[in-house]
Amino acid sequence: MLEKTWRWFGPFDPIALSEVKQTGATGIVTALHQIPVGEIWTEADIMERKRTIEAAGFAWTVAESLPVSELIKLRSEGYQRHIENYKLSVRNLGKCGIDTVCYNFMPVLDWSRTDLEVPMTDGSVTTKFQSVAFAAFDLCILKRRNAERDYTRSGAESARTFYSSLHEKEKARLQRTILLGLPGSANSFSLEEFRAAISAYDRIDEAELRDNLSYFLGQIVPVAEESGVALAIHPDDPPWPLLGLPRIVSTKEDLRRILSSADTFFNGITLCAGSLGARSDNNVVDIAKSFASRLHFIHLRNVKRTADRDFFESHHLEGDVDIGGVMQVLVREQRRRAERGGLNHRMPIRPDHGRLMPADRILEKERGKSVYPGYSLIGRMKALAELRGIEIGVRRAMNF
Ligand code: DNO
Repeated sequence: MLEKTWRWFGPFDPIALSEVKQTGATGIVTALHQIPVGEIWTEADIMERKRTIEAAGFAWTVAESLPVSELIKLRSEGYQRHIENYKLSVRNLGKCGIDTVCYNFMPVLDWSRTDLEVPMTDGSVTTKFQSVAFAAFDLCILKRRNAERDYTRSGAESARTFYSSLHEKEKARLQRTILLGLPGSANSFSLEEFRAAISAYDRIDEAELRDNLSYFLGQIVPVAEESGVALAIHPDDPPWPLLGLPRIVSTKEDLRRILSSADTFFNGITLCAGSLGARSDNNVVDIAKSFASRLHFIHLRNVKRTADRDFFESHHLEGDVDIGGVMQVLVREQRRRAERGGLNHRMPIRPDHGRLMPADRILEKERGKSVYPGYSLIGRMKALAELRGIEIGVRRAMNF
């Protein structure tokens, strides 16, 4: 079976490991969030977290994320030190038996949404991305220099009309939503800081960012290989440029290019079905099939596209991505790896995001702590149960 994992944010996560126990997950995915981006994850720190996880009856199977600093993405002053630190962190993870590292190469922002609290008719709450709202933020709140260039005239006009239709409270909420550091990202920004972080990329286009990624891989992959640690790049979410910032991990072609820049098992992918699936020209099943031998970690979630570049997160088996089809590819690949021997074939999957259910609200109230958007207990438990069921069904149907 594919390894079932659960993202846990560490001792401050409002959800306890003892609760994760009932979800069917056996592996924990986490990061040392307390260590500033760019600094070293020491063996002692890794071991301490590992012991906590093991004491609760789990294995720590994936580091998500070992974040790549902005200095590295920009290759600006000080990046060499961060690269050396990254190497050490990878070595230390390897020594502690953690063999999979998830990371991303999205400038400034990690995953982005325009609304984190979309009420659905069944009483659950989901997230969505609406291009016109994002453009309204860019043009009317952030007022980014030269932002106009990134929109068509009618696109900019719609964004302004949309903005003026919002109440003050809604405007403030949109701003908070976009500036909020979602889990995975390092920061929550003020508008000023955000402008500065973006303008650091003024001279960096797609080609240059690609160069910086391949430099990074050239440095890190050999170390990963020596340490027995598989690197798994996470695709852009959403998979298109935002705020004039280049995004280079958005399509099948992008992934092919990244894999061929260092052609080894240890340079691989986190297949995030929901991120890739937000684009109608990404066929997630085909992408999974094409790169199956380099998939080291799998985020299973789904999206419903409502217009070009607009989507909301649907229930896991109800969106535009054929999760059953992806599952068939994963099951087949796991069998291939097992037969071949030698390679890691745990193939960790996790339910990436779940709805916020009314019962999750009760839990939040009781604990006086909010769960991170997308990282509810009940919502993700439902998702994982569905994914486990579909895997068993697929295996039966394939006689595996
Ligand atoms: C969102 C996550 C991402 C992911 C990073 C990986 O929920 O999937 O934040 O952890 O992009 O570096």
